Amino acid sequence: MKKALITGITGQDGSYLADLLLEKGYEVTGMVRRSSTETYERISHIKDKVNLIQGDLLDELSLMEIMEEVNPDEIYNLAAMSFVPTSWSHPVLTGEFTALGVVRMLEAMKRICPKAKFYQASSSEMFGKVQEVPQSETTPFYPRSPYGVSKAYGHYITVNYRESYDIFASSGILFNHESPRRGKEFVTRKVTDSVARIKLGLMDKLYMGNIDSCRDWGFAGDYVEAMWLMLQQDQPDDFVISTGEENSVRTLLQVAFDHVGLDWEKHVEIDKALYRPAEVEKLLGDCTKAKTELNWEPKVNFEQLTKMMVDSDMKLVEKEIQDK
Ligand code: NDP
Ligand code: GDR
Repeated sequence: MKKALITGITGQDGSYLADLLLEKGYEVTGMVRRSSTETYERISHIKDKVNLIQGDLLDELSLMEIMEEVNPDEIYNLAAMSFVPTSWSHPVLTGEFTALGVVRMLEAMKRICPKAKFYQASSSEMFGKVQEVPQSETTPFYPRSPYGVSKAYGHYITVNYRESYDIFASSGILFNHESPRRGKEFVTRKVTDSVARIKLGLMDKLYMGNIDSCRDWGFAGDYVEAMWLMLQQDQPDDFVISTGEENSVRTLLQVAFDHVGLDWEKHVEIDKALYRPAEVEKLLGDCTKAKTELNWEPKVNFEQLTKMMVDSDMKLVEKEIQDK
């Protein structure tokens, strides 16, 4: 039985990855940080099938102890401060989690279990002010937020440990991926949750930031499969994971509201306070390398994804109303 260690198991991707690895017969251990209230909602359905162990990206000793205890074959480093706007209000903490957290993980692995395979959750935010369209593994980075800068550090330190110490460390440069388990502060879920609330009469107005920005949105369930595939290769490498389809936030609003028979323009207002100090205007990925070398392909497109999320939020909000 292969053993996997997932940091960030309580997040969107960690929960889908745990589902996938359990299905594949892995023994799954998730690292969770201590807090006064548990944040296990996304893994409540598998809580008795995974081992949870306390640790924190800020505490190197806790990482080393976990690696000693688990002795994993595969390590998926998904934990991070992942919300871009917060990275401007907490730039130092973002660097500690999202940048230095990666080297703490790599160093612990190098010392305790150097034969394990390591996956780093890199991001299309590293492309930022894009230097070419579409973006591939060879596109230069130009990050536009403390989060993007931190992810660029995490990416390069992963490459550097691979080249310096001959360890198996791969980096997945994932474009935005969403699901019914997405946090409600991210734009897709904010929109689909609000559409359900407006449709069911719980709210009327939705305040949005820059609706002209464009993203290459895919489904998280498809993307965790790419993470796993990267660690099944003979050699470590970097891969862009994307759909190759670009849509604006405006189109997202249109598809989501249309799906429940509402006119988005009657409900959406722009709030300039939600604009970012520096915006990533457009992202579009070229995942040819993943298609050819990993034999990976996205299965869910943007429209299916948006409708899946609206349908899920309609059910959740209906239940919320019934339970009141
Ligand atoms: P989430 O924000 O949903 O999850 C983040 C996870 O990190 C949570 O489990 C959180 O735990 C954990 N975490 C945060 N800080 C620490 C810490 N100091 N120590 C231990 N755990 C910590 O993110 P996603 O699942 O969406 O993303 C997973 C990873 O992929 C992140 O690194 C993200 O930056 C990256 N990424 C995401 C993309 C996306 O579109 N979703 C695209 C590209 C990259 P807790 O529950 O305690 O808060
Ligand atoms: P992003 O995701 O910053 O791309 O990072 P987010 O969903 O927050 O924003 C996408 C785009 O939508 C615009 N936008 C709004 N965004 C939010 N959150 N709320 C709004 O009201 C709103 N209005 C417009 C934003 O300006 C932006 O252009 C996500 C995270 O998951 C990162 O961790 C990950 O690395 C990248 O995707 C790839």
